[in-house]
Amino acid sequence: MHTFYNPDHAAHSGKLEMFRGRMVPCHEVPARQDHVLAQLRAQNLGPLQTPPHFEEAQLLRVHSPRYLQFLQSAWAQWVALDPANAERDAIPSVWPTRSFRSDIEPDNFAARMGLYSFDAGTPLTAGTWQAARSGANCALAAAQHIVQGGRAAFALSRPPGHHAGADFFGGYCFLNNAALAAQFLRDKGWERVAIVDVDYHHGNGTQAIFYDRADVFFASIHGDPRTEYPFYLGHADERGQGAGAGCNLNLPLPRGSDYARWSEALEVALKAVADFGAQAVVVSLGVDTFAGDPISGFSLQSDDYLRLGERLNAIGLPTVLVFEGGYAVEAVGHNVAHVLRAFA
Ligand code: OKP
Ligand code: ZN
Repeated sequence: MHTFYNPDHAAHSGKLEMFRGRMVPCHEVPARQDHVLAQLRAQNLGPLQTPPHFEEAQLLRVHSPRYLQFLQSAWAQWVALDPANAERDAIPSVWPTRSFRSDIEPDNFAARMGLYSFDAGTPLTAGTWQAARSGANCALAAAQHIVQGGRAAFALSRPPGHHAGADFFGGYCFLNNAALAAQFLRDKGWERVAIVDVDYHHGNGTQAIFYDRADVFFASIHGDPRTEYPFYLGHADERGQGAGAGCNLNLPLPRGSDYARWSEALEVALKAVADFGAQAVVVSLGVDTFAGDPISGFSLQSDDYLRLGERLNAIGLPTVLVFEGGYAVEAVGHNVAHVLRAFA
């Protein structure tokens, strides 16, 4: 498996996230990617490369101009408010919920943070833009690799992406790497692309980006949003709208689900992908479905990731795998390596 890893990922290293009324250390840490890279090297799982630079135009295929403008200038604006801010991350604290306007971009920095986000668990740091931008390059490079005839490629992107929408960040995500890869494939001529999101959390950003489109199918297996983050999207009755009706498939499962139950949902998702007639697949590969994950509720075992890799390979389509969640930091390396090893 050809892997594109993010050389700049450690530039994004949030300090604290809001949890039950206090600030706790971030779960989404640089060591996550370091452990994956170490395992890919140790197990000789194929060529490892840093990605080339892709034009901003490629990001604009998925994200709004004003959101990208905000993201890349946010840190400088944060520090301009108070030089002492250089020592602390920027975290939103006010949001426009129902009945508020989102068409007017406020001048106030905190207000703009809230306009472009949905939680207080996603600190924006000095290196967030640099890291997210290079992470997006990884996803685009992996997509380009299969456009050029490769069977599969892995984007070891960090920070993750699937919670980020066209114009918002949250859930540790800033740029939607999987959506960027899928859109790249569309732009290069693949008519029908499927995204299979196997992260523990529903990929609300990816779903929203493609919800009214018939050319990109989105299937997701995740913790039931009635109890699990991101809570406000990911129910089974969300099937797509307009031209995209029928092109969205959510398979929520209860906390505690094991591989026996989880893999039944996987079969349903893959059947739908086949029925859709996908010509390429993008996998949002989170391994926070692992039993040992500190913030998630499924109980997959390390060997189950071998089954997952085999099953994804058996689809037989050109495949881009994009790293998403997984917070049992050391196990993340082994579990991702299992998927890639079994795929290859
Ligand atoms: C990102 B990805 C409540 C905890 C919320 C957010 C989880 C984001 C997961 N304070 N944590 O899907 O792995
Ligand atoms: Zn997750």
